[in-house]
Amino acid sequence: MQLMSGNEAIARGAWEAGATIGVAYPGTPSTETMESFATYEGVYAEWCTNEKVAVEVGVGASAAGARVLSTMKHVGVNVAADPLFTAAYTGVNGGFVILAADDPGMYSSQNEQDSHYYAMASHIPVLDPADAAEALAFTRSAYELSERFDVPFMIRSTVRVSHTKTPVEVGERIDYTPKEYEKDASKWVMMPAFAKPRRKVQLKRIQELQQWAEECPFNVVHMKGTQRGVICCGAVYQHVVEALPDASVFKLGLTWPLPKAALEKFSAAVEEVYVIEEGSEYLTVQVASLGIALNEFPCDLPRDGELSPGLIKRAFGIEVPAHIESPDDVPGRPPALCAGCPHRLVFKELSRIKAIVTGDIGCYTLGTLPPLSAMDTCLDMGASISMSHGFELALAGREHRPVVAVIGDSTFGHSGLSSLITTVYNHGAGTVCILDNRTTAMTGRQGNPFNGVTLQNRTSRELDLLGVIKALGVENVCQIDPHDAKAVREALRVATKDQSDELSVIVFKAPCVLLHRERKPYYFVNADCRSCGVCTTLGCPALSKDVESGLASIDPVMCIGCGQCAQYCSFSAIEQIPASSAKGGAR
Ligand SMILES: Cc1ncc(C[n+]2csc(CCOP(=O)(O)OP(=O)(O)O)c2C)c(N)n1
Repeated sequence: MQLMSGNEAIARGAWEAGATIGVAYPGTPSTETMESFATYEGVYAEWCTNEKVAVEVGVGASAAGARVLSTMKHVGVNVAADPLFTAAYTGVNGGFVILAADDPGMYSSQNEQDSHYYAMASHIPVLDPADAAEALAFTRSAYELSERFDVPFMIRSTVRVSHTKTPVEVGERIDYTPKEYEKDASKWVMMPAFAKPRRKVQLKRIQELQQWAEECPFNVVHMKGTQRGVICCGAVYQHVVEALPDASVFKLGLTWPLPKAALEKFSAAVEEVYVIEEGSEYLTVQVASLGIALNEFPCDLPRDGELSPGLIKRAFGIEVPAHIESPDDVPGRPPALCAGCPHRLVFKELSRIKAIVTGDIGCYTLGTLPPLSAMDTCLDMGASISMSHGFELALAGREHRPVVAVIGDSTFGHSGLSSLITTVYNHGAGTVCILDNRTTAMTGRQGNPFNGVTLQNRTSRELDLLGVIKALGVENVCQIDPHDAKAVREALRVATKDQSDELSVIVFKAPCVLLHRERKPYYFVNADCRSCGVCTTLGCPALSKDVESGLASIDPVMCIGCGQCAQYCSFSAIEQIPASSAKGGAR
């Protein structure tokens, strides 16, 4: 017995099932799954540039006979949707399992999506584990099922299952012999002549899956009485059992397709039937569409965010003892760019020139928050460059503030590159800032094509970012040290001076502070401080000002000695402590 998170258990299940290939792009809450899979003996695992590429590599490896795991967060499924829908036509050779990790409550996402809809729309069966033990068992079985039904299987988890550790019974790795690849255009070449008959294969498969759903061992009924019956899945099951101990529960492990007859039987056995689900209406609508009459909740059940036992109790008008509710007066702790973050000064300067900043997704999205307040938009990965092109198109011929796109290195590789090609190809203008902090910081410092670090530390090559941009035909390209305030200011001034007819790209290159965790002697505020407050407009968590006097101060424990703030003090009031007097070496 071991304690594992859902993510670790999915990796283990794949390994036990004999999977040898892992392909992914990081994204919370899925990331640790591939990181964990990569540590097992006898597997090859890699980060791909994006989720679409990952699924395509996965389909290739499956066609060639290997068992494959691909993992992504819910919005990653949007990116992967193109190959996903057609992979549900081609089917598989070696079993193919795709993890879609949803984030109800948006702890680390730009939206709340329910991946069930993708499973339903693409006709890919989906399994919903409720804890780590099920995550392992479902994933392990999914490989056999994928081969039996000739279709990829989806494992859908939510943040609560992905990140919660629960006891798991681990097993041995099976001795899986990869299948032979056989050329078969009618299965693998999805052009109309072959896709049409393949669609019929898919429809027949759906019927077979529907029949199998009725006997699927992952759907479990716990009868407690005949009054109240609840249909649910995944982490919500745990909340339901805690909130409604007397309810009978139909716990769905297979959430597409649904077991119609079994659900009808359950509904007939109880007086009232409810579907309880998180941040979605997928299950409610699907169960209702089977002709099952659902009861209204006596009180409201939230349709957004994560559920909790307390919220479920409330929906049934059950009093919730105060001790199980989180107090409302817990102070908020908004995230901030780290002390010493190389992104900070770029935002400080963009904010100073009042640029229209089309942003992207990464640590640097925090440049939106006060006091930097520099970012105007954030939509999806890669959108910064395409949106700035849109701004430029719409603002052409009108007086306007400079338009600047800001994107990270990993996000540029993910999808920014194709956006930049569109802008160059169409003679777009504006300025693109690529914040190359040598890593994919936001999701835990994974490798990417521009730092050349691979998931299993295999030999790789670091793509030449400046070379790639120049090769696209952008002539106005430069590289700047983002810790140098004057250089950042000047580069932005030049780039945004006359944006009407030329596209410029600035690469701000300096490693993320969390990469090497190098601390230099800290800075402190001396007696020359005039309370002007400029240094605190940088939003460094190590810097604060006294509410009454307005005097600035630096927390020596948080300060890592980057010296960004000292460059903004006109009174030389920010000084670095001499290395000799810093306690404990550099401190
Ligand atoms: C389609 C999609 N896939 C994955 C993610 C998760 N994610 C958010 S930001 C990010 C990468 C950030 O790296 P980078 O652009 O280098 O910026 P940094 O965080 O290093 O500043 C990832 C993988 C996402 N939001 N959307």
